[in-house]
Amino acid sequence: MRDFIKLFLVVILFSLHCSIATAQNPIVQTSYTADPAPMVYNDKVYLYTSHDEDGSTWFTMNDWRLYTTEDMVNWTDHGTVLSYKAFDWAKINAWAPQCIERGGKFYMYVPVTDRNGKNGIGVAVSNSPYGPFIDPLGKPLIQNSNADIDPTVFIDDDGQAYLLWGNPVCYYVKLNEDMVSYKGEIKQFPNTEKAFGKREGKENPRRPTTYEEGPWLYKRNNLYYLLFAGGPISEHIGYSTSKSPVGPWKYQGKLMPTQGTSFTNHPGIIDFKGKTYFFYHNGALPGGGGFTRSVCVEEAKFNKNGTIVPMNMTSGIKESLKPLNPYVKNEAETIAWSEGVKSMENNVVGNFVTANYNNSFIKVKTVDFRKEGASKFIARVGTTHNGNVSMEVRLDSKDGQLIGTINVPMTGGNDRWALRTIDVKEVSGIHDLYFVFKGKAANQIMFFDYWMFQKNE
Ligand code: FUB
Repeated sequence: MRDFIKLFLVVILFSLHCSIATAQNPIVQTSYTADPAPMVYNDKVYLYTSHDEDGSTWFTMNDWRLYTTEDMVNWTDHGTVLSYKAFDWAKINAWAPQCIERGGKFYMYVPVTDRNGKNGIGVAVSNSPYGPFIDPLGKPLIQNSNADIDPTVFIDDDGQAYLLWGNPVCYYVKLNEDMVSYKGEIKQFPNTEKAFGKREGKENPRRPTTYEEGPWLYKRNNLYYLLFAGGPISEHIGYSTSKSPVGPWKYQGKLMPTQGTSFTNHPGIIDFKGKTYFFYHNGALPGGGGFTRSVCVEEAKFNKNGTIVPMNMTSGIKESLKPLNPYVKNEAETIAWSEGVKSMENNVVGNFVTANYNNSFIKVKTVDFRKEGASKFIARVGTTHNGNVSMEVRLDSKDGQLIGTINVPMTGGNDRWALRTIDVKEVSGIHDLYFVFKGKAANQIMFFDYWMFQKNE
């Protein structure tokens, strides 16, 4: 019996190790992120998120961040692209955003609370998906009621744009072509059981249906989908469908049950390279919970009648859509998985990462060394510690083949950097690449900005 228990424990520990080693969710490990708003533009996914400050015990949220990917497994951190401070009239609460492109300009719709404590939805505009975003109005685009949170924006095939938002009911309005003004009246979707399903649990006259917040409007094969965070709390994700972007809606049930350790959830869905991806958040990172959330993604599948196959939170997308090129400059903050690493930014190098303890690491997935083979490795690094700080370059696992080690010189701060080139054991084929950080200091053992390999001569 004791042997059986031992074997059982070994199997459990091994599968836990394997699932941690292969985890891709949450897709950002270097900050707490929530309220995913993915956008596809020119063969790239731009994922805008809200941002829970470290150690939050309430919705302490000041800015919106951007992550991009071309392969759905390696995500590049672009840091903060907009703060509530860009809106002169706003005071706090940088909550769930969404960004959309029209005519080469990018429009970011965000909920914030103004200086009088009233909620409102602002819009900020940029010539680039990376920002800077500017408030062209100097006032909220929408200030209709205190339900004004969680905007979702959608442009239909005929060019008409719609803005939807709201908690505990869902409002909508048609946007003008300029995307920063609207036409007609603000309307509310009838909050009926037919549209949004019967709420379980205690009766709540303010919230008669499962609709809670976080709407996301999406179209596929001429069917419109309204995804939303459903109640009662802890939230699940539900959805409804219609032949029109403004209803009437038919409730289709739960898409994702209440799971994870966050009492909110928030949907976002996109089509990318022939597949459909569903984004949400949970509290799965170390230190995570209802106010320290993390964005995740799953591939979504559809039934023949257009309904979406319900899904669970999983350890994420396993296969890269496109191998990564190691012979160009790659940002250190392009990451498939990391542990003990935080993202930072400054005016000297932009975004970079800080390794916070001995053996913390970054994994970059599906790196393609096939064509030429690599023999040299270059990285921009720095540390405030004198001696015994290094970065190991390994293949396929944190303890995999060591191909080279960079000894990190004391540069004195993250505003001072050193470029280091080392010889590495020859590499060919496709590998996951691991950067393992070594140092005795209690925190911030080193900084890392970018890397690349050089081909064999
Ligand atoms: O992130 C703050 C709020 O929590 C969002 O606006 C809601 O959708 C919920 O996720």
